[in-house]
Amino acid sequence: MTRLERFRAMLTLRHFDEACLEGVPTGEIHGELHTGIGQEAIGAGMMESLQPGDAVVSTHRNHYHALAAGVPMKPMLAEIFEKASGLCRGRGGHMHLFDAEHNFSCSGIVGASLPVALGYAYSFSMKGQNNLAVGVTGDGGANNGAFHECLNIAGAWKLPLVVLVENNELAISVPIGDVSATATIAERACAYGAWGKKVDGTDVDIVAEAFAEAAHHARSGRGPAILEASCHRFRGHFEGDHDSYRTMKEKREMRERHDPITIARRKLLAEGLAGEAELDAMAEASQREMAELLAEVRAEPLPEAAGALDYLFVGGKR
Ligand SMILES: Cc1ncc(C[n+]2csc(CCOP(=O)(O)OP(=O)(O)O)c2C)c(N)n1
Repeated sequence: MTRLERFRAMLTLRHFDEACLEGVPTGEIHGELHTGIGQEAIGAGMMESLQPGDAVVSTHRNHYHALAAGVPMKPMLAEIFEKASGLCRGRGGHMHLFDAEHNFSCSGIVGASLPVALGYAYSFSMKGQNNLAVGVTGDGGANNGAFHECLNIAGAWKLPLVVLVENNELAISVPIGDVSATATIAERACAYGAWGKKVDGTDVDIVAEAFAEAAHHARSGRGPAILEASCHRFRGHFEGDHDSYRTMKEKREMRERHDPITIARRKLLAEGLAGEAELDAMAEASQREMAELLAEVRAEPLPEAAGALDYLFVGGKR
């Protein structure tokens, strides 16, 4: 991807989550909605190193990873808006996006993304496929036992697993510094014979380079990689979280200093790779396209109530 394409990808991710936000106050989206707003550089940075057949298994904060994995945007937005045309026919919603065609899945159970990613990595290895599996976790999830178990076996069996840690420094309200025995998550790599690196996850170019390195390591049969990307969650843990564990000043400064889109924009301008007008036009086009997509999705029907028992494992129609 070119530098401008990375910028455009971040705009798409931001505008996608902003479109989702519209469905909360209107009651179109039920349950908790976790956005990745502020964390766009990570989703956009991983995109270019993923190849067809690779697997991505994400968390409750999954939209950007799903889009990076190639999950088509319209059925994904339709699923989040609980429509019959959604990826899972409107039955799963935002925390249960599954796309077998793109080897994408996610889980609202913290830490549970990693064993599923490990399974993909084991399968790729057994079949001799040159694919990798990305297991995404937050910093909180990195303290779950599954992190250790998965990295241990991936290290022992040299499996093509990339553990991508989005370190936004908070597990809901718990600061990572209070609950981690190590200063970084990445340095735990030495315990598993893994590649490990912590990078600035607010700079899409840095993430793209580091993710390419991690992917190359895992794909070349040398075992797992831990890529820790530091970032900032701009909104509450979920829509509805009062977010009172951070002051208004802290939150304002975070948005002013650490917005990945602003950071990329400044770099593109400083390096003469684009002009103000071009970047503004890109942002406007992206916003317009997302508004059109949202309007289309909103016009789609909800699932029929009579079909509530369809697609169950037991007693329902397959
Ligand atoms: C096993 C388990 N324990 C607790 C929860 C409740 N929970 C949901 S998200 C979350 C915090 C996750 O923090 P982190 O992994 O850092 O991800 P982030 O939300 O910051 O992206 C918790 C404790 C859960 N979903 N699953």
